[in-house]
Amino acid sequence: MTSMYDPTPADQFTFGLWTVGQTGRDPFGEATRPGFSPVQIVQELAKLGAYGVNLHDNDLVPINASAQERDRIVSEFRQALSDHGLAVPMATTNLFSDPAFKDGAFTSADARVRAYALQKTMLSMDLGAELGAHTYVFWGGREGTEVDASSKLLDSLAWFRDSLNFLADYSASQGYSYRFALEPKPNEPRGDIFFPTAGSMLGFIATLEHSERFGVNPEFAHDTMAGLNFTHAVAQVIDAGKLFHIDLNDQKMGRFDQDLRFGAENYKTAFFLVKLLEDSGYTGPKHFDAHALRTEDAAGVWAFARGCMRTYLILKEKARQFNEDSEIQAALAAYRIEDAALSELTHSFSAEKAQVLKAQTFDRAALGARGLGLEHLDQLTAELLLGVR
Ligand code: GCO
Ligand code: MN
Ligand code: MN
Repeated sequence: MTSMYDPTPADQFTFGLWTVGQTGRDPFGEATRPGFSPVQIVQELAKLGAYGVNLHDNDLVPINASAQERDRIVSEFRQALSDHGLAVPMATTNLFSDPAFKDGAFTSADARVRAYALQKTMLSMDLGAELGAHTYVFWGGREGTEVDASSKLLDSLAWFRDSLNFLADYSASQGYSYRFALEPKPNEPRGDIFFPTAGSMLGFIATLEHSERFGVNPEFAHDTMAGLNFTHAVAQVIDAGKLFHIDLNDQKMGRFDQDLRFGAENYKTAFFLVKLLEDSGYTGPKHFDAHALRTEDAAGVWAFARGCMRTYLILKEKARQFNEDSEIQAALAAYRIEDAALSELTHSFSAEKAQVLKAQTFDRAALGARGLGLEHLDQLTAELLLGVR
């Protein structure tokens, strides 16, 4: 029996090969499950109603594969994608696992590492394009420091900028359709990662040669780890016209990077995030960059994947109810006060309007005394989410 919360490809849900393929290994312990081959992942995700699968170069092709092996693996994978109707909307490069990248890739103080990172990324962009990807993500996992005595902060920013400018030109020279999505994270695995927040990415993007090709790939867990409000970060990215991709998962605040199932922890933030995405008309893929708990076997991995998608769809339905609930809408209408004359005065400057505004009298005491009804509004929201409205 299908329900309205069963995903279909039209919902544009995606998972990374590295997410459902994760074997439960963590810094303290070995794998607890065998994982799946890329072809098995394609089969299973298609059965669950996902739209696509994303990958790092080495999720599919081992770093030391021969050219022949590469071609065989890629053609087998392409066959599975076409057999099961799954897309590869996003590709990215693993610039963090190999020891060569231990002190950064594009921001390494070693020019040879920076050159190798560019070479590896171009090859990975070729692979992504071959698989039909239109979004290319840059997550600078190792781009950071523990030792600022290394004295490379300003140089690192310049090296990173040069690399992205180079790769945007490479993409254009190959005729690829890529838009680039930069993914901020404050720390882990480095002590400090460069560009820790969505806002810092936005500032940096403005300095790139082809800034129109670059946007942000914000991730729920990354802002939450740092105690920030992820929904606010996403709103700023949308406002800048830069939401090119999004990584959904969950996380307890202030902990290590947990990559929990979407909605596993912060129902309310997840709700406002889904509402923001849906109300804003975001039409890109919704990518779950999360993995099943280490306690799980194969069945638990697919329960995890299904859960991410169902929770999103349940919250999407709740957002629709919120927008149609007359009591909630009345509370919102009472909260917001519009004044056409004042808005006309304040929405853009003229010397004359400034004079009129300076002469205006405001009842400061009344403004301060007004109750905003936010307790009532928030309780209505809580009751909606808890299923009693
Ligand atoms: C992390 C990151 C990564 C990236 C991935 C795709 O915390 O490890 O979120 O999962 O998203 O490398 O770029
Ligand atoms: Mn992450
Ligand atoms: Mn991510």
